Amino acid sequence: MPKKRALITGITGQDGSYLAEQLLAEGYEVHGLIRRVADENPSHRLGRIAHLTDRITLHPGSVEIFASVYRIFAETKFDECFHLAAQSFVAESFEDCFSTMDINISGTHFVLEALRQLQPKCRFYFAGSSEMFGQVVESPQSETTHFHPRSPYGISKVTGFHLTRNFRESYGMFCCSGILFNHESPRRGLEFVTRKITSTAARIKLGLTDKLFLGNLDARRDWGYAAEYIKAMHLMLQQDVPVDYVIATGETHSVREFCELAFAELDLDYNDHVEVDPRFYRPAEVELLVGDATLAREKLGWKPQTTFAGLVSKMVASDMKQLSAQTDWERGQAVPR
Ligand code: NDP
Ligand code: GDR
Repeated sequence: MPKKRALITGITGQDGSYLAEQLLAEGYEVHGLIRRVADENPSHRLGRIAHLTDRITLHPGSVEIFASVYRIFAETKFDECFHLAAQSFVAESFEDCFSTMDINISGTHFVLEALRQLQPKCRFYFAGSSEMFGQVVESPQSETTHFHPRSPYGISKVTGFHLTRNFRESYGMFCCSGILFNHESPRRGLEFVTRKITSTAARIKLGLTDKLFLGNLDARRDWGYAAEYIKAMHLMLQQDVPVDYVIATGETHSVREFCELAFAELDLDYNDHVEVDPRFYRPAEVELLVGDATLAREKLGWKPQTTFAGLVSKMVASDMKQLSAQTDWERGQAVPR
């Protein structure tokens, strides 16, 4: 059997990096779309995929430019396309709504349209989000729950979801969306609340700072482990028919609980260090999310393995290790010779 060839947009992100590893392990030829930016220092730009660069093919491109996306599909034929590229930070979507819409909506539309024109047999995955449920009308949320997005990001993902469905229904293409609830890991961006907590708790433990400023501590999320969630994306494209699936743990915890556990891992009390700063409140908040992944369990055989406490522990340990190595190195540099 010839190797399957897959394109991952957003390959430099948290999920893209885990997915690239997974597809390589499955014997795929892996390609990624990466955008050009001013800082081309590979250790910054490609940090999450640095260990893979000699085994993958990277295509420079920008998802907001149709010609750029079209060129990639005109040059190389793919069996599967995982469209993960997005402006993915909800808070930023309030600050820069138009860029978020451009990247997340037009970006998705352009990938779908280029595929329709050039490679209609290529299977397509869209990175949908629990943020589409927003102000939830029922709990837990499943594939049949009504959407009520509460941010420009959420609106952009609802539009991407409907575009994906419409290409499936109108043109018979194998297009599906995963509706993934929050998933985290040591590779999570530092701006997201989980990594902000674990990295700052580690800095506090090492005496590098004393306070952690957060917004709404009572928001509740269904947090899973990213390295497990990307397996569900792959499974969705291996089915006989394209179907949209919720991927979640089914448990919900507050930001406060996350703080409590993370600080306790380091023998610290979060009450001594966490302060609420209104700057981190959002104009409209999503208060509660908890997913029902029954369909994924039954049809894909997918279920989460890592517990909430296990996830927190993994992230704290990784940040402690990383920061300790860095500070040891800095101390070494400071030794007078
Ligand atoms: P990240 O923010 O870690 O990664 C986003 C990726 O998109 C990066 O590779 C980034 O590249 C790329 N990107 C952003 N803008 C552009 C652009 N204009 N052109 C090309 N590439 C671009 O996100 P995650 O890995 O966490 O998430 C992956 C996808 O899943 C996203 O679509 C996100 O919205 C969605 N999602 C994530 C969830 C989560 O909990 N993690 C839950 C539900 C959905 P660069 O390195 O250049 O910035
Ligand atoms: P979210 O993740 O918005 O759910 O989107 P994030 O970690 O940013 O926020 C989770 C909750 O924590 C509250 N919060 C704070 N958040 C941040 N970032 N910083 C803070 O200081 C802070 N204080 C409290 C937020 O208000 C929120 O309620 C993530 C992204 O990965 C999306 O791309 C993805 O689609 C969804 O998860 C599912």
